[in-house]
Amino acid sequence: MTYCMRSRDVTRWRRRRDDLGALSSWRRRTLELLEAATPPHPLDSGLSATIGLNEAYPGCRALRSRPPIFAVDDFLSADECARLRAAAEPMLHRSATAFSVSAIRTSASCEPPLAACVGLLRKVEALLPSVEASRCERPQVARYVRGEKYDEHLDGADPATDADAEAFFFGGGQRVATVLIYLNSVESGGCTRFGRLEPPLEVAPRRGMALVFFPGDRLGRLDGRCFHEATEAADTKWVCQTWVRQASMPEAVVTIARNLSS
Ligand SMILES: O=C(O)CCC(=O)C(=O)O
Repeated sequence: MTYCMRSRDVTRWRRRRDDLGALSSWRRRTLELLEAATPPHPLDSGLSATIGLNEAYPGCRALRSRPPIFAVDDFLSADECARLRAAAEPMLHRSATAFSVSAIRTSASCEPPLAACVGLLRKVEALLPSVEASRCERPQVARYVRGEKYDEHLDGADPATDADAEAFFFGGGQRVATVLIYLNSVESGGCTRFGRLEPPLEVAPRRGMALVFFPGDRLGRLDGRCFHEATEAADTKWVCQTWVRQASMPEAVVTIARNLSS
């Protein structure tokens, strides 16, 4: 399995999948038109449908061009990191992969209250200008203590191999961007490692830094170069993940839009 999803999302999907059949083909057509109208990303002309990133965003630097992988230094302040950790800590439970707990992902995680994520979502919108917050999944926070890790995976779902891909796509489609923010710095261990790149890319957690990459393109095609893992933690490590989908998620539009305007 390459992704994680909450069981209440699956229930919701089963209830509404028939209603949304027509909508999905319409959405696919819209994405195809968008793709045809959009010039290639200057950093990666081979993958023309990657969503755009504002490279003028303060602290933004390219780590790789093929595939495009960016770091944004001080994306969150020390205070913002501390607040997210504090909001998440009482809610942590064993992280899941797809629909169950799995040995490949041994951290603890949760979805902190949306009120704690509003500033973060605004920054994601500024960094990825084509993305409205309604396309963002609810941010998650994960904590790894010594020895915990997340084995190699892609953040999206592959309909050819993942039995639950259709459920995963419900409402928003493929994951097209990952914004992974380190909520603390560590002395050693706990890197994010893209082991299929030549040479492999290993990113060490630095407080406030965001790592941005594109597991799928806007048409939902997965980018196998973006397989990555969280190597075993030595020191306790905290991250916050925000995943961007191809399209707005009907339920999220309401909750997130309300929170952003308050
Ligand atoms: O913690 C990390 O370094 C990576 C996390 C990750 O890959 C994920 O949550 O999908």
